[in-house]
Amino acid sequence: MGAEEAAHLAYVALGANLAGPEEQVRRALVELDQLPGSRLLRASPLYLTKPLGAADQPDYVNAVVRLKTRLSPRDLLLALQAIEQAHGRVREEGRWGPRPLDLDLLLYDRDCIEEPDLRVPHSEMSRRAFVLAPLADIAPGDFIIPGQDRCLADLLAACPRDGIQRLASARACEGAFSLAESQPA
Ligand code: ROI
Repeated sequence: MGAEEAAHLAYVALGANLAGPEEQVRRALVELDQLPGSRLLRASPLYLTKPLGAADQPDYVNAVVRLKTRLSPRDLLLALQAIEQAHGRVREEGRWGPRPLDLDLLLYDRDCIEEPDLRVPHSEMSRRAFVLAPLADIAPGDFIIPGQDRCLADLLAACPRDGIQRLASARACEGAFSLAESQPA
């Protein structure tokens, strides 16, 4: 990591439902850890989730990670998009369609960013169990998402959780590389 820029904490959601989704997510974890000026601090277990949106698409594999990064939000977004493209993502797939890999910037420190193509906190995250459940695995239950009046545990309790389950092999991703944080959040 370069010394000149301060380090920031970012949370990124991963989702995949094409072309070997579990492998797509595991590879992306390594690639996130290798981003310039960045280190993967924690990775949630992997979840198998029913699709939100068009029902005639495969189930998703979802996870959330905490990343230490010296990249700006904009540079991090561009880096996430480059990883998606390297996984064969075509943006024209449509907003609710299947994809080999989706990387969403959920949170960046406690910043609130409102730009047409960059919204932090991610605008849908507080209503999606497939984001909140893995986030709750790696963030404290009393964690407050900026702009929300309820803590993470309460948001998750209010979300329907049917259709999401932890993968039996969920923890195996941590064998792929050493996470910088091994203690619970
Ligand atoms: N549904 C699930 N279960 N998981 C996702 O990551 C996901 N991503 C999407 C849409 C199409 C909204 N549905 C999803 O972009």
